[in-house]
Amino acid sequence: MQKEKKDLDQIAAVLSEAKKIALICHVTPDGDTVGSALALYAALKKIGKAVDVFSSDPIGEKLKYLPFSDKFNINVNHSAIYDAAVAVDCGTKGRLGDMFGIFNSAAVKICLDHHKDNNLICDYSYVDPQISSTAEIVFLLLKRFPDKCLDKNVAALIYAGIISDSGLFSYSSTTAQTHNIAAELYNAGIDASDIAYNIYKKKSKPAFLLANKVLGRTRFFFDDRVGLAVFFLDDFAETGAGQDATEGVVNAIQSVTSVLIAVTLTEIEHNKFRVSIRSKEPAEASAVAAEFGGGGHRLAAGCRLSGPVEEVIERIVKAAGDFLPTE
Ligand SMILES: [Mn+2]
Repeated sequence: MQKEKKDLDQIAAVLSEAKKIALICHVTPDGDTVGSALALYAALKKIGKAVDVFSSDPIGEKLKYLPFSDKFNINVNHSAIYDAAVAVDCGTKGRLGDMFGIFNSAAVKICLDHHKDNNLICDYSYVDPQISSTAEIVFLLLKRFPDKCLDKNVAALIYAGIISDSGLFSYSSTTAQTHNIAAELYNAGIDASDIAYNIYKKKSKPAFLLANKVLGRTRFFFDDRVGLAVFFLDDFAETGAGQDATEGVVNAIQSVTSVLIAVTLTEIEHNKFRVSIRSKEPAEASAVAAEFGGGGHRLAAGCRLSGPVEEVIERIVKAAGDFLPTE
């Protein structure tokens, strides 16, 4: 614990020294990486830093609700060299996507993360796989900065990150500390229910239609202990929903009482699938994902698979079956 405190002290010191800072989100950015990076952006701007925020992929419609969401730079071809670069919520080189070069060319490389498969090589890193979200780490880091850094916007961004990754404080990674931090964010003046609606609950009509369509085709295996549904390219075309509209559907499958492992396949190109996996204890989503070179958290993980859909389903269902608990 003591060492971890020291790590955050060192990271705060490095960022305080740096003049030009790059913040890098992971590919297909979610609420945690975006909330965390933009919170850091806003806080570091307050103390006079030149800060750029990068992401390989554009941010989804929903996250455009967040303050400073227009600050994202998805252009790889820029030549600035940074005093410090922070990989935010990214555990591996691959998660930095096209932005790895910007990260790697910085004078000091820093990582703030909570993925247990983190293996990113950095000068300073704070990685806590037990913590709810990277946003929670960002809060702990910003406590080392002047009070003015934690204004209402920064608090809102941290709150957005925490609720995204904790499932509105419902996942097992949620702790007393998570709630204590939330209380401090309330005190900073956030409108928590507005953030929860806009970041977590609301769905566009196309996203709603897409979810219903896909959930209606959910298939169950192994005595209903594994549930799986597929988003086909045609589903996106027919409903008009974007790829980010898949969010939450795997959790809906997981909410079925008997289901221990829930899986969604999202066809990103013909016969190429992004796989999202959620599990309930003692089943380990990350173990299933690791079978196919993926990773993530113990109960929420992902990987990629290619091939004809029925073959892909067979492979992932078999792997899920292998990791079901044996009574
Ligand atoms: Mn995260």
